[in-house]
Amino acid sequence: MSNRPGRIAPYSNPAGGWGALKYVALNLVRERVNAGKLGTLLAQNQPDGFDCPGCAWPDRKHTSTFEFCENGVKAVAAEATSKRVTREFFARHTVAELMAQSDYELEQHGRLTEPMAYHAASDKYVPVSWDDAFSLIACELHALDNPDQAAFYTSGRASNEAAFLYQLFARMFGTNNFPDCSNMCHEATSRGLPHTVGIGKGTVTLDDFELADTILVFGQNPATNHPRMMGELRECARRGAAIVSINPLKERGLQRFQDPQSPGEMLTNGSTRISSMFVQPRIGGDFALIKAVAKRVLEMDDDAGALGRPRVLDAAFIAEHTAGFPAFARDLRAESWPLLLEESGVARDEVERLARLFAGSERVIACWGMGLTQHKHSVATIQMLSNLMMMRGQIGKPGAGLCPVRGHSNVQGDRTVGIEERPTVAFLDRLKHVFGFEPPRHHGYDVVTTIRAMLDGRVKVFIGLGGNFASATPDTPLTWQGLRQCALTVHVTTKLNRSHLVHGRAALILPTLGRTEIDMQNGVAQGVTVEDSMSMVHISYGINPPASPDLLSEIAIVARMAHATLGSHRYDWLGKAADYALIRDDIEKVFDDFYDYNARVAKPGGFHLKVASRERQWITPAAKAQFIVNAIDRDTPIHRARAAHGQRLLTMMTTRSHDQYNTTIYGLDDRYRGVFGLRRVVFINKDDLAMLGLAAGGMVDVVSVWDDGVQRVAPGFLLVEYDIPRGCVGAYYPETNVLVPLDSVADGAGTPTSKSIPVLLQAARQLSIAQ
Ligand SMILES: Nc1nc2c(c(=O)[nH]1)N[C@H]1C(S)=C(S)[C@@H](COP(=O)(O)OP(=O)(O)OC[C@H]3O[C@@H](n4cnc5c(=O)[nH]c(N)nc54)[C@H](O)[C@@H]3O)O[C@H]1N2
Ligand SMILES: Nc1nc2c(c(=O)[nH]1)N[C@H]1C(S)=C(S)[C@@H](COP(=O)(O)OP(=O)(O)OC[C@H]3O[C@@H](n4cnc5c(=O)[nH]c(N)nc54)[C@H](O)[C@@H]3O)O[C@H]1N2
Ligand SMILES: [Mo]
Repeated sequence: MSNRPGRIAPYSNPAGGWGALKYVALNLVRERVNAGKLGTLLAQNQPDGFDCPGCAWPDRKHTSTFEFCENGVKAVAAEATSKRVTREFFARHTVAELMAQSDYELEQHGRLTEPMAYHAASDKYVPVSWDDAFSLIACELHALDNPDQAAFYTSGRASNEAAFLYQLFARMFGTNNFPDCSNMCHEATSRGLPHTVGIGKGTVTLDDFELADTILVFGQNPATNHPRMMGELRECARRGAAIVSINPLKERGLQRFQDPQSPGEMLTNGSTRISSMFVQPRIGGDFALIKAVAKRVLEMDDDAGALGRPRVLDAAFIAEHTAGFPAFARDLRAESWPLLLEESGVARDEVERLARLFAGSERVIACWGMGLTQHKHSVATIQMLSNLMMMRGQIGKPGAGLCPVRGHSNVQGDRTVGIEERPTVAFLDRLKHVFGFEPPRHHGYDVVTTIRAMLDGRVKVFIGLGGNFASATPDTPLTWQGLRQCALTVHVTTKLNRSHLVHGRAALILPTLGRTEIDMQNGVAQGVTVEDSMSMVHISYGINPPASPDLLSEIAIVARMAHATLGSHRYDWLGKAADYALIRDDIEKVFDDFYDYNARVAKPGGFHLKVASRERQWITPAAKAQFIVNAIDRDTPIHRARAAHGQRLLTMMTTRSHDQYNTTIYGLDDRYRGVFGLRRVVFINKDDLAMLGLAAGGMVDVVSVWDDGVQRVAPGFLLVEYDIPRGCVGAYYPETNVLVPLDSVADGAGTPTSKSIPVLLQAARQLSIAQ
């Protein structure tokens, strides 16, 4: 906990630059990173080093020189910390005592060092041998009435090899229950895009950024969450490309950026203007905004036709590559302008500017992050964006395309190799053919349905390969009740977190190697492979000694868990875990696109996995890119709540501060947004403050509005006046997850709607700043 009082002070410097370097140094001190490990930072994203565990943004430098970013350093320092959680630590603290600590405090204790099992009589974790831990898992799994009573969660840091073994284990055991962090993240992308362009992945690579003349950045805060993207945006801005930020907030990093890698900019304290245009839709207004731009582009094309000018639409692309355009165009023409403007919260002349820029650009890249994916109508929004891009043939040509920017460094790869609760028949057939077993055919649970199933007693064993399920998920009290009803909860993990403390009747903490650490098997250093946001697959070798001699790799843990549960007559779990190249051979047998996997990944920079849509091959039923018609949904929980509460009803987004990695809280500052030393803040428009009779600096409780009779309150937040559209407020996650109703999910994706929570603010009962 911070002993500094909280402070609100707008940040006027550019993002990056000296501010970032200062924080890098502070982090290394805080984590007490040994001088010998400083070399770790230099090995990040090097050809023979490790893949940065920070984010999924790709890296040119996998082939050459040094590149790192402030938040990558934080992620690495958090893993390379010299602080340790030992058996003595657990002997000193009951679980109840640890529960009283904040996420920030839990993170500060350092790396876990040996396997621990929960001991109910003392309410403490006690040491357990690896063998006993695996026997306990096998025993609890065998005690289930059916395999679907187990859920196998994955967080997106797991390597391809670990994830592949994990899904094989769970499917041989008999279930497709694969909740994963992606269900809370880019699920709407993965579900929405296949219907339009045939595959749920982005179509661009870094090289396309060199050619694009316009880059649209929807709902993303790259200076914090993908800082290496800033280098790319800076280059684009400097060569004159237009960058448009579409975001209710004018994020600092999208205004000005000082590149820590540029000696010139650093020495002169200069910076580069990033965005040439800011569009500030209301929260959740992107669907209407994109549809409005599409409608305008269509009108421009009509005008051009009438005047005998060149077409605005790419008629050749539409004719050759797409289906469904006539119905789409009919729907656009019939759409009401007042409705589009009202729902988007964007003025007509702004729509006009954006439409003109889009229509006048030869090569457009559309990027998006959580600002588009965590709403009720996220799937429709992403499909509308795809429609818009297709109107001008902006998919599958150099310098243009779709660019969903993923979060966890291997979240895309995990899905590619089979972490999927709704597997295709073709994939299951292949598993059957290659490994000679009948995989379960019925679909499994995602994150939200797993929580429901725990609450109903349908899931009794929860195993987490990384992550922090208890904090990352919605409706915190319900989720915790579900976890606590489990017979067994198991976490494969590097650091202590809330999920270890909100446990089942039996519980295990299984500490594992991080990606920065040397992974020796049979005397040979092993590499693991990951796929970045642009489908580049590369190999990663740790360079630090393990944090403790008692750690096992994730792969070893999964293999030994599988061996203890299923034996090795069908699959040689332990043999494969002794040489990861053998696992890659098996991945290659299942997925054709991984041909020559070991050879291709050994080359500097790795290889690009084929993305058919990038090559204008459309894996859809019609073998065409499909225009999809979607109407504006005016019957959302937000609309209904507003009808009941009028203007007092606000839409809340929950985002990341600059000092956190999802549920891992490194520090208490969000310096680009001017918040220092505290996290319980609500960003609000000054007119809304006045309307509500509240003042900046006052304290409120946040109450969410839902129709199930459950009271959801997050108490004690400081009001911060901010440039955010009226009717919208912002706060940080995970503190606000108590406000997200479990039933509030994206249509067609099941993603918790953590960027659009209907809330009311009430003067706080408690008047001090709580951490
Ligand atoms: N340092 C650091 N790096 C990270 C992470 C981290 O926590 N810390 N997390 C990783 C993960 S898993 C992920 S998924 C990514 C997340 O990276 P981002 O996608 O950047 O995630 P957020 O911070 O949640 O929010 C993104 C932006 O969405 C905007 N927004 C909110 N609602 C709307 C809306 O309705 N419309 C529009 N257009 N914008 C909106 C917010 O103002 C904010 O700027 O980052 C990854 N990288
Ligand atoms: N309200 C709200 N909720 C959200 C979001 C939001 O924007 N708003 N964002 C959602 C998103 S995008 C995501 S991706 C999820 C994140 O959900 P998760 O992926 O479950 O959460 P993380 O906080 O990334 O997990 C951190 C933990 O992972 C473990 N860990 C770290 N490195 C390793 C490793 O190398 N191996 C293993 N085995 N374990 C490791 C550590 O114990 C650490 O405590 O949260 C989601 N929840
Ligand atoms: Mo994410």
